[in-house]
Amino acid sequence: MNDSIAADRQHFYDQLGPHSLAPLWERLHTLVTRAPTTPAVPVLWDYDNVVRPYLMQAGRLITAKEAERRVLILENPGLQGHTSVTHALFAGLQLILPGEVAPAHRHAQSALRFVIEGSGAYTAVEGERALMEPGDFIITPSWTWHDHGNEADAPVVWLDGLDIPIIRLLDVSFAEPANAESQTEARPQGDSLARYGANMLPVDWKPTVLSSPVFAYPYARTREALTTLARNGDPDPCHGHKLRYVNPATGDHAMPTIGACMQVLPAGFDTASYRCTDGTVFVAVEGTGETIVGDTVFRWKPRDVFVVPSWHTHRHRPDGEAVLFSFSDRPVQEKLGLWREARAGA
Ligand code: 1HN
Repeated sequence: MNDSIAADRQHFYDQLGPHSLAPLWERLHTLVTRAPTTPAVPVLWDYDNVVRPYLMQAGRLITAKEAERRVLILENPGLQGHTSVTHALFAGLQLILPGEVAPAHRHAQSALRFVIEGSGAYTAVEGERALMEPGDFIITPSWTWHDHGNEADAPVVWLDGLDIPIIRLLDVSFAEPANAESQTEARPQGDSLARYGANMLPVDWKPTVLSSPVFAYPYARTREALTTLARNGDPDPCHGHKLRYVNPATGDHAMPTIGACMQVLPAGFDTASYRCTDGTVFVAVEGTGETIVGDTVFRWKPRDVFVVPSWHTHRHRPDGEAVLFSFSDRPVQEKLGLWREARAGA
């Protein structure tokens, strides 16, 4: 193409802009790619040495009440200013100090909590409290009332995972504060787990919403299941021993927009290379090791958080036995018929 054609075209494009018009042919190749491209990049947050000291500093500078939620956003460096950890999801670390309350509210956004540090805080969902222990997985589905409090004597920190970017994409955000700071207790602690989480369901009950009626999944139960799995069979070459958190009423993911898993990687295991279309946030729960994402090597230890963006080939190499928690937008991709994976050699 000669310079004069290029100049003519540019002149034409400049005229289109003010009329809210643009030439698709200049953009098509960045939109319809042969494989996923994402602005998100692989990234790791070192909890003990970097995030925790800043979180504790935040604890001295602002109260949970003032902040409403005292959360440090884990913002993907490829998505600066977007409040996103992957293109579709938000992640943050929330600190609640002894005696503090994070006031009750509800919103269209669905959230998961994964407890990182400290015991004895609670999350109340629709009037039922769940005590939070490290490794517990707790959900606050869309439009459910939720508040948090710390009645113990040490700081409690958890990872918040929300579908903020999905709700933003669709312009469907609604939110409201409750008229009291804390919800009054509607059901005793442990009620939902007994009612819906004992491999049984109330005899005439039918699900009316997409999210799980169980909202707290204690780590002790998850770990016990994984320990038994690891003892009884061979690991999957890509995943080790990996279980998915489910809605016991449907077998689907616990929430419609965010899926979560826990996996055990046996000592000395070197997983086969794997990639999938759901950009994933991992938390190291037990053990140390490394994850190779493309040509980036992340060394992790308990409480570190790292991201494997969409369609990035990765493998895990634990030092000894290790446990990883992870969450992603996989349920959305599955519902839309878009989710794909590729295993090494397949
Ligand atoms: C939220 O409501 C919580 O309820 C945590 O603890 C993190 C991040 C963005 C928007 C709402 C919570 C949040 C959030």
